[in-house]
Amino acid sequence: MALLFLSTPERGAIWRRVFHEAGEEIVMGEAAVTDPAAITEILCWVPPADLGLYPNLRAVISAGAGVDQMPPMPQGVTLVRAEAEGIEEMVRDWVVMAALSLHRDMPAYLAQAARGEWRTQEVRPASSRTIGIMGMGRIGRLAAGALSDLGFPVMGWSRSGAPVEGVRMFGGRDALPAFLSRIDLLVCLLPLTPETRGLMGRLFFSHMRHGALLVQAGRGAQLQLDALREALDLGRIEAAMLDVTDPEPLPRDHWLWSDPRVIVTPHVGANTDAEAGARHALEVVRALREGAPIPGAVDPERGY
Ligand code: NDP
Ligand code: OXD
Repeated sequence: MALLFLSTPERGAIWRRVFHEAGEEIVMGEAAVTDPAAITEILCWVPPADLGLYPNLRAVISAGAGVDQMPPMPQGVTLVRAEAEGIEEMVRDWVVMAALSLHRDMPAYLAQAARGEWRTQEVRPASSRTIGIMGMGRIGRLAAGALSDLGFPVMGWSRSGAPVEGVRMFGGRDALPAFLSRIDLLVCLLPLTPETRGLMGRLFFSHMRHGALLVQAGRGAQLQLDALREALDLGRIEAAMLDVTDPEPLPRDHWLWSDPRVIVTPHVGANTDAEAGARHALEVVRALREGAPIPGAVDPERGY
């Protein structure tokens, strides 16, 4: 029984050490596989095209928290998202940075700085700007807590609308217009699924308050860029900060790079720490062996 490691050599050196110290088998790269029947787990961002080569495969572990890049799993193979310690806190920090940057007019100041222009924008208290978070899972809840602590009123939208302390929750597609019409700054922390692909489009933006702000840390394909551009031009969206785009990497000459109303970062909300990722994978290996619940197992029906 061994885990097949398919990622960078730098991360591989750390994973090999963690697995050896734990007395677990790890195979570094497909070229090193001598017995495909011995492979029981695979760590990768995208798996090999033919998973059927590994007859005893039980789990595919994503190198990241998102799993939308993964193909459907064969019968009997569990898809597992990275639950490495620290990922959620890193994304929370990026979201707080982005929300504060928009709340305190950074796009306008960056544009002014490029022109050497000294001009103040109106300073609003946090309490006057309601933040709405789409996706109130592991990361959304952390972000909600941090933004509430900064004084922002926070509302949340999720599939179930399950209660979250201190947050007014909205659940399901029917409640989306009511949620969007009540917020001044939208944070997207949704997984990419067939239901969330293309979610933020023209109709979606039409439900939002004029001059709203947008923070996108979920997945690029949730946001229709033509609709965003139109919403920016209409003033419906005043400014946006995006960590994820479609495509990634964003081409050099893409309009998002040069639009002064938009700040783009290159998918850096989180970077899975190699040691923490390896420790999570060890927990997965042991849970599989013991028949215990698998930490980070993705629900195949929901897709997250
Ligand atoms: P979770 O699985 O813990 O939570 C997902 C949340 O989204 C849940 O609240 C869920 O609702 C909600 N949701 C899912 N589908 C829908 C839908 N169709 N309509 C409404 N709500 C929906 O995920 P995490 O918080 O851990 O991560 C969220 C996403 O963040 C990841 O999937 C990934 O895309 C992105 N991410 C981005 C990173 C970056 O670097 N920018 C890094 C890590 C993650 P319910 O509570 O009802 O189940
Ligand atoms: C992601 C990650 O899923 O970076 O975006 O973990």
